Formats: sequence, structure tokens, C-alpha cells
Amino acid sequence: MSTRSLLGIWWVGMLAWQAWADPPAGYYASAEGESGAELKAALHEIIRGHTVIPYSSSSRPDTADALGVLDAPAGQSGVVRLIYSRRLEPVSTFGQSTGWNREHLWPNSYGLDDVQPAYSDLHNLRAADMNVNSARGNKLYDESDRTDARFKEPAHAEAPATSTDGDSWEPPDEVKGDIARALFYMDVRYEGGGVGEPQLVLTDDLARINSAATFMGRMSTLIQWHRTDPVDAEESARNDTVWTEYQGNRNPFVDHPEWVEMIFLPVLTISRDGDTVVLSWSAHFPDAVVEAAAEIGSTWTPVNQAPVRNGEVIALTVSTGSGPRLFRLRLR
Ligand SMILES: [Ca+2]
Ligand SMILES: [Ca+2]
Repeated sequence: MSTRSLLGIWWVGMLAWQAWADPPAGYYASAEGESGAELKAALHEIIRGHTVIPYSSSSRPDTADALGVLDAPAGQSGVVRLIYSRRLEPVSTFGQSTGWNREHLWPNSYGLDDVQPAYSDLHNLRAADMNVNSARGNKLYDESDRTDARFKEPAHAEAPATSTDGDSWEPPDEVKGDIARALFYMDVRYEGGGVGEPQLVLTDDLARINSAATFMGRMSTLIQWHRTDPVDAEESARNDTVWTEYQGNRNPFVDHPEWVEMIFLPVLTISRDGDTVVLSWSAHFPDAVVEAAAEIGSTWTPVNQAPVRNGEVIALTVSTGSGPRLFRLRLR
């Protein structure tokens, strides 16, 4: 083969790679320039109505077949990287008690309930060690509480970089952001609008998370994990393959990490009436703390007044007088 034809192949390869590595031109056009609820609504319209693949099927590619492709390390086939164990496992051990199965990151029992399209959504599914999957069960994601009597590290012998406590599960650092972005996708994709589609909602209010509801969390921890484990080439390639080969929709937060905070961070609303100031924010953040400062550059201190919850809003009223003039909301 001549040098010239080698170069030709290299160029074709580069072009193909570039075409796959980014969303198609205009995919996010209707979301550009938006923020907050408007951005969320625009993204929902873009990613809804995806091609639903069967959860299990003997005649068509199903979720197990897809995970055998999506969770294979770059350049390899016939093996999957298990989400919590980080071990490579042969695709052929799917369904065996010593092998792997399908993990719903947003637990099936928190609003998916075996109903399509959410049940088979590949952005939410990962290959997992079968025993580790059982150990996680439907625990929410959070930093483990080491003072909890049920704290355990590792959470399971076959997942060395995990920990757990009575109600939550902490995955390995390298997948914390991947999991967070999958859950942000689920909240935006599922707004209760279509046939069989639940209204999935992320929250910091852990009391709301149970199998009779459609909540999942902890949202503030997920935002933090999104920051500490940014998108890498492998996560981006997985998003591309879900789009091109299976569902025809993308995870916007893998393509545009900056949109997470534009949608999910709480906004502190401040309304002033003379010497009285009412501060309010989303009840999805019951543990958020309001801090006050006299002026720019001075020390921020927590506001002592107890907040009052009224439906979806938490508010507190302070009398300022000659006191603080600046307020901010801080997550734990
Ligand atoms: Ca990662
Ligand atoms: Ca939702």
C-alpha cells in the first residue's frame, strides 16, 4: 500500500470520528440562550420521543445486547466494565449469579416500575456485578455517613471503591459524575407528559424518596459529583453510541456540562419591603443554608431564623434594619 492511500484512509477515519463525537448541527438550537425552567423545557422537547428498545427480547437487540456494546471499554469487545466493581467481565456471563446484569441508576422502584419507555432507557442502565447490584438495591446516591451504624466500606467485597450506609450508596469516584449526569437526564427526559411516562424529580428532601413516589437524590451531592468527575472521552463516546445506534436521543449534560447548574441549582429569591426581607428557594433543597453579609468583602454568616416550608417553596423572613444587605444560599 502506498503512502498516499494510507493518508487517504487516515483522513476518512478522522472525518468519521469528528462526525460521531459531537451532537448533530442544530440538535440543541431551541435550547440556546435559555436557562432555568425554560432551558429544562426546551431540552425535554429535544430528547423526548426516543426510539424505545425492548428490555428483553430474543428476536431484537435488547438492553442486555446494548450494554454489551455501550459498556465495553474503548477498542474492546466481548467484555463489559462493571459500573461499581470496575472489573472487566465477559459479556457471556450475563444473567449468571457469578456474572453481570442490568443496573438501573435511577432505581426501577422509584417511578420506572417496569413501564416503558423509562424502564429500558439506556442512558440510565449500566452493566453491574449481579451481587453488587443486589447490595445497592434501591439506595439513593450520597456521600456515606461514617457515623451511621450501618456504614460499610467497601459496600460489597466485589466493589472495592464503594461505600454505603443505612440509606445511601457511594460509587467509585471515577463514575460519580457519570451517574449524576444520567440522573439529571432522567429528571429532564421524564416530565409525566407522554404515555407511560412518570414525572421523575431529583430532590435533597430524602424523606420523599420511596417506592410509592418518583423522587431520587441526593441532588446537591449529585451536583457536587458532576463537578468533581467531569465528562471524559469514554462517557462522551457512550452518549454518541446511544444516539447513533439505539435511541436517537442524547444526554444534554454530557454534551453541555454547564447546563446542570443552570437548571438544578436553587435560585434564592429576595423580596424587600422596608426593613423586612423575604428569602425563598425551592423545597427540593431543605438543607440549604441562607447566609448574610453586610457588604461585599465582609464575612458571610448563617441567618439564624428558622425557615418555613410552604409546598414547593421554603421561605424565611428577616428584619434587616441597619443589618445585612447581601444574602446567598449555600448547599451543605
Ligand atoms: Ca467519570
Ligand atoms: Ca422530571
